[in-house]
Amino acid sequence: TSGYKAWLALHARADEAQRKREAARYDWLAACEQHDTIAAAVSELRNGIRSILGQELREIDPNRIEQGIVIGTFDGNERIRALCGDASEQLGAEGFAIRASEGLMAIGANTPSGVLYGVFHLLRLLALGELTENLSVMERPANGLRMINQWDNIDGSIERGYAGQSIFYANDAIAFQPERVRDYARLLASVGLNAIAINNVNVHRLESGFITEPLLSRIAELAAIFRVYGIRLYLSVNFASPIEVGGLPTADPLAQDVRLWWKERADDIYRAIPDFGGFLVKADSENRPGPFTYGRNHADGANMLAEALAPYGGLVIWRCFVYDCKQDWRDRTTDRARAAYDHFMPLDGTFHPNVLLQIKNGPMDFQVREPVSPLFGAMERTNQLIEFQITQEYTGQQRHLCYLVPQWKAVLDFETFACHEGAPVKRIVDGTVFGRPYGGFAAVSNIGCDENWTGHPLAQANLYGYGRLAWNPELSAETIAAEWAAQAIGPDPQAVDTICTMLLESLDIYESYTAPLGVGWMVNPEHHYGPNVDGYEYDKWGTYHFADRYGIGVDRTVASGTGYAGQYIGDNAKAFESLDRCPDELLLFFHHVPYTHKLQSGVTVIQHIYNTHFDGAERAGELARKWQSLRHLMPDGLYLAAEARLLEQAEHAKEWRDRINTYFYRKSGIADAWGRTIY
Ligand code: BDP
Repeated sequence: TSGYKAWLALHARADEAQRKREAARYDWLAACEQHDTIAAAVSELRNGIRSILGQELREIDPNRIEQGIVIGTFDGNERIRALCGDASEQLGAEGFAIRASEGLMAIGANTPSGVLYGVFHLLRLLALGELTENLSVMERPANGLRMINQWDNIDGSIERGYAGQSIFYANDAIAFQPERVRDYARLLASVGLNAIAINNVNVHRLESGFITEPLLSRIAELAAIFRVYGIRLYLSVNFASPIEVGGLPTADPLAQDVRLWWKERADDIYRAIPDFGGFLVKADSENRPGPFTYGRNHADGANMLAEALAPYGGLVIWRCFVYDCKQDWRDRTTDRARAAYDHFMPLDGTFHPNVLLQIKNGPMDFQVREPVSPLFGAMERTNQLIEFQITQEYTGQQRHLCYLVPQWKAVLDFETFACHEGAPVKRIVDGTVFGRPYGGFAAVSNIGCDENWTGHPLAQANLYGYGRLAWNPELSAETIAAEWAAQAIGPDPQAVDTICTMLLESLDIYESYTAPLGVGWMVNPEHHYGPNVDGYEYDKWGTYHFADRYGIGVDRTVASGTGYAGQYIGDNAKAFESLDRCPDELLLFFHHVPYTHKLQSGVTVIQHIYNTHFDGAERAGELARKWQSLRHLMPDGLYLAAEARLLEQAEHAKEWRDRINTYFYRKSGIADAWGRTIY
């Protein structure tokens, strides 16, 4: 009832007749392979069937089973090969086939991880009441890399974490409860995630030591837990490690002793963790060291690490979140939105084959609304990973409800015009458009040691949805919301319906009462919670709205602004450049306009600000009331945890409304057309 089990709650079947029918069907289980991941799959199945159907599975030899469930790999289980081996070629390394006929349900895959994904798929269908007698399913993930980034620090804090302390570290030590880490691995694997970078991209002194003993052995213990669930462990590394850990005088990527030092570290790491995933690197950004110090570029830096990892099949994931955070707005070239493209586009084609660039979905920093990063589609000869932020840094910090899946879907479906046949972002990052060997998704986790993992119980839907989308970006936001609600909260249709409505409205509501029309920010500096219209306006961080008594917005056109709009391809560049064609929701990201400018919707900018803020605050109040209508269907723990947050959101939304409306009323001197009170 606390929400700890999240979407693996596996609620007992309420309908007794149905339960009996199903229990009669699934009573035997056959799995013959000795493999930790297969054993984990078996244990998930047992646990799931027990929990949903109240039935203990009995084990039997695969060659003798006639009714029940048989699972395994095509190589390791003859019966599986006979029942669905023909699917093998289409499944790749991680896909699975499920075939049911004449009372026998077979789950087959090429690898144990595939089997585990198949088992979780089956349990999802069972939990949703969608497991039919003549099932035939084949799935394989759209993306090779489906990764989670923990921003956890060894002192136990989590950068931008809103659900308590780290489950991996405490008091400057690697400290974890194996059970808790295992349960996290189960949650991640159940939605198909297969990689985790276990420490913050801002690597401080102590975490720099993760790649050497004594800490490396402890990291290896974590890797072993994740390995069982098909998840590879990665480490964020400090570019200056050769100096800070190795005692060398330099970290110059072209220096021979530095290159050798990294190779030796790779040797050590792979001795301790044979399936180590690789390094995640934030360099030359927000005061982190990097190749610039030595007059080298990002390719020099990434390729040096890539060379060290290549003999072991390791990857270097190099972040493109690079900009000068000490540079005020000087001229058109210092627009922060331009920075990633300006830095990385000229390097296209120069990265080693085992380097991936990790690019935030937008050019700024996880705002509620941003255009898509123009690097997607532009770099044809470079592997790319898209980076999302599940943790709600700028979207209410898990105190406000903000279901992010619709935002991610819009990004993934964005047409880049990178080729004639159509090149939406999702086809770029999965590697298909340019035939890239590596690609996929990464996202900053939203979990901590809170009992329900995410603080706000409904924020679990974001982690769930991220995994589901990484596996299959074609799933709709509605389907994902409904799946999550039915599995996590329970299958009651009224609850599922109401929660889905709440989730699906929440992003629009949050956007309505915060920064308008794509302009972003307007939050308190540093912690980034709550309204502060000019919080960053006269600051060095490069995030401005340029509001004065005449108008607002950032001119990023080629004609008169920073030229950022010109980083897009073809019609995207034209549309963003044009005041008439620029989508309303991004208008102030691309254009500086008078308050009286008429949007395509027909209302003026100032009236739009008033309307959305009154409306958003109102609807935030309704969210809380919708939740309260479910009181009788909810266990206390879960209900109260969410209610408290929804009530806080409702109050806080009013504060946002009043601050923003008042600010713009005073700046513009234009009253609300409907005469509503603005303080
Ligand atoms: C920003 C966060 C900061 C992170 C940075 C990053 O405010 O804490 O270190 O992104 O992604 O959103 O590196």
